[in-house]
Amino acid sequence: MNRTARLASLFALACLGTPALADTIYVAGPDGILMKADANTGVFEFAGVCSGPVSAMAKHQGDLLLADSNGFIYRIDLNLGFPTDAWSVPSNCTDMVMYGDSLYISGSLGSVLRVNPLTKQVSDTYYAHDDIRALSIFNNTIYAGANSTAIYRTTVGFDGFEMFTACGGQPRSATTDGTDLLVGAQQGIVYRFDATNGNYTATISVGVDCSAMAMHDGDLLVSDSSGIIKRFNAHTGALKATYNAGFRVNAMLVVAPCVADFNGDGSLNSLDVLLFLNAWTNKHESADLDGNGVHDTLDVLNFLNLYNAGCN
Ligand SMILES: [Ca+2]
Ligand SMILES: [Ca+2]
Repeated sequence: MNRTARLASLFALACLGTPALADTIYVAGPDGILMKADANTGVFEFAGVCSGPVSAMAKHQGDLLLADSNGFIYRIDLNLGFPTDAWSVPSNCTDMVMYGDSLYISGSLGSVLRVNPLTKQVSDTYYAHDDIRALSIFNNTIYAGANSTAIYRTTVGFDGFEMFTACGGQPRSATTDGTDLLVGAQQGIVYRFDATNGNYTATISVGVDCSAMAMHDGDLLVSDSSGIIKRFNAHTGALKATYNAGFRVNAMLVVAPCVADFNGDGSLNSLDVLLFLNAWTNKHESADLDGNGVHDTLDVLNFLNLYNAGCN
């Protein structure tokens, strides 16, 4: 291809390649189907398939990791929509969280595994000796909610789970707003705990069995195993929207778009920089990264910073 043709094709790609800037909700369940929705509209569509019944979900380097209750982890390429790798871990998988570079997997036999998702090696095992159903990790602390209603915690890197607090219901999912621990109970209530002392700071009656939870834009998304997903104001507990995934949901994850992957093909390379600069030169709204209506050098600097930071 000569230079003119190459430039022409880049321009054509730039016109076609409007980046998907909305956050995406992914859900999966016992039939192994992966569905996705624009997080602002909640209209679900098919996103992929995995061969096992999905019980938990996490994201690693542009791929989704889906876990099943038999202890298999599937790596799903989001562009292809099917697994590119699968391996087993020595536990069933009731919940799964990425924290730093490690994947943490809880099991009903009482352990939390720390796994390197690249080498697939288990580097640590944390024993709570209870049927763990829900996991959340923040501020270097692992919180594990058990079916017994006990919630345990330990420091990352230290096998020393201790009783943290008692939940009013049986934990099925957990998340955090960065400050508090939120635990969803099968009985239809989300409990908000002070992450320091374990005291309740709020309870939200959600009317669904909390099969999975996620935060989005300060809102709490709570799913029911029937497929209903409700969006609440995480502080007031006000219901803001209801979505329907159309099938049983066991796992849910909100994924932010990678702005630096400008053509959205899942890989970062010089084409993304060229396409961004082209869109910026042509004052396309996709290149006004701070959305202030002006295409200036700040937008370029922002893009290059995002590009250098990479996509996780
Ligand atoms: Ca790209
Ligand atoms: Ca701008």
